[in-house]
Amino acid sequence: SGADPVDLAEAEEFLRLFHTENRDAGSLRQRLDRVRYEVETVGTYRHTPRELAFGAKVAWRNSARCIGRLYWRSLKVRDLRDVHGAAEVAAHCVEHLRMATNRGKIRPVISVFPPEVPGRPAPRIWNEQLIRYAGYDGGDGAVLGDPRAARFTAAVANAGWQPPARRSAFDVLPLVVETAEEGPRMFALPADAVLEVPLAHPDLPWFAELGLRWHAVPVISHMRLSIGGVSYPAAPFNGWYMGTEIGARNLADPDRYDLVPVVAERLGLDTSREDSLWRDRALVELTRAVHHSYRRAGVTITDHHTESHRFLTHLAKEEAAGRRCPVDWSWIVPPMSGAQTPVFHRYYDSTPQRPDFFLDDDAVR
Ligand code: HEM
Ligand code: NRG
Repeated sequence: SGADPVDLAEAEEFLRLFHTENRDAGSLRQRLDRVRYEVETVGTYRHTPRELAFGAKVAWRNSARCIGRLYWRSLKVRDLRDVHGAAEVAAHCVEHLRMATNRGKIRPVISVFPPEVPGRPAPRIWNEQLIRYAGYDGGDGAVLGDPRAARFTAAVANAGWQPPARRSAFDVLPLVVETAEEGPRMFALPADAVLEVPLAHPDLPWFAELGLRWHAVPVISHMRLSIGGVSYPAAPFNGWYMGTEIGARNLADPDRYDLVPVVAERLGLDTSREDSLWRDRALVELTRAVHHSYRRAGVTITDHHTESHRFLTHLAKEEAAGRRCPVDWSWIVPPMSGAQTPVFHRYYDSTPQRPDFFLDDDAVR
């Protein structure tokens, strides 16, 4: 199969944007003529390396759910459009992890693999992030590890993945790369490409005994990058974590690691009544432990107060540049202490802009 022909109007809109923001990019008219010709003859067109880099950065700039957009210009774009084999895609994902991790001083990176074009399906990555922890379903409703990964874990186990002899709550899943020629193939990530942070608390000695950890870098790998009508289904990208993502969501959500009751118990809080606010207090200590541990390990991380201020700076800059900036309030407001951050107290323009990242729903997760 492959893709439908490129929508010329979308291609034109993107090329106009590129030339508006890049005055040194040469003749718009010539480029438009060329792209029209390519689309009319083969149903798609090839972005220049500069168009690709600009398109990826602007897709980040337009990500309505992302609070980290102030630094959108600093994204490092890897042009991997000619990498087709599953093993090569997997090897470049590992290389992405090493570049992005940078021994803890995390760099925002995107790796752009081949686009979907008529007659040639693109490689796809099944994982929702390059690094995720397995969730082993005991069948009785209890899951060891990350329940969010239970379906994916079952799928790779079914395809022959061997979990470690001693399963833990933090076993890194293999990569699954699918190509039309080879079908889905699995690749274990080398341990030295996966930086992790053991979690301890600045003033609760027992916290370390919980044996918790998290990976240093979030690399989202299941979103489609869409630039000027061209779709890049495999384009994993990363920045760094905001502490609440780990402490107030991944480790805390009832359908994730569900550790709030465990921490509250160890804190000796009164969990028999909601108005002791034991949930809120446990959440704060979990998130403090995340910040303390990443900082101690020399791994880049940000907090929701700092990032909320930066985000409003970003909005002001976008406004000054005369651009619309789509914002989804429900994702931008952090999952704890929302009204203590300035992003809570206002309304936003939520009209989507392109280029952007999209979620496909046909992957196993
Ligand atoms: C979502 C922070 C870099 C694109 C988010 C979220 C946070 C965040 C807190 C919400 C996540 C959630 O609630 O699950 C940051 C920080 C970055 C960063 C601190 C540091 C540099 C990036 C980069 C890109 C990006 C480099 C793309 C090139 C997105 C997208 C979403 C998102 C598309 C929505 C994900 C979804 O729909 O599931 N970001 N981000 N972010 N971010 Fe960023
Ligand atoms: N909440 C998810 C990650 C979503 C994106 N967050 C970022 N993106 N910080 C989690 O794993 O907790 N980023 O590109 O840095």
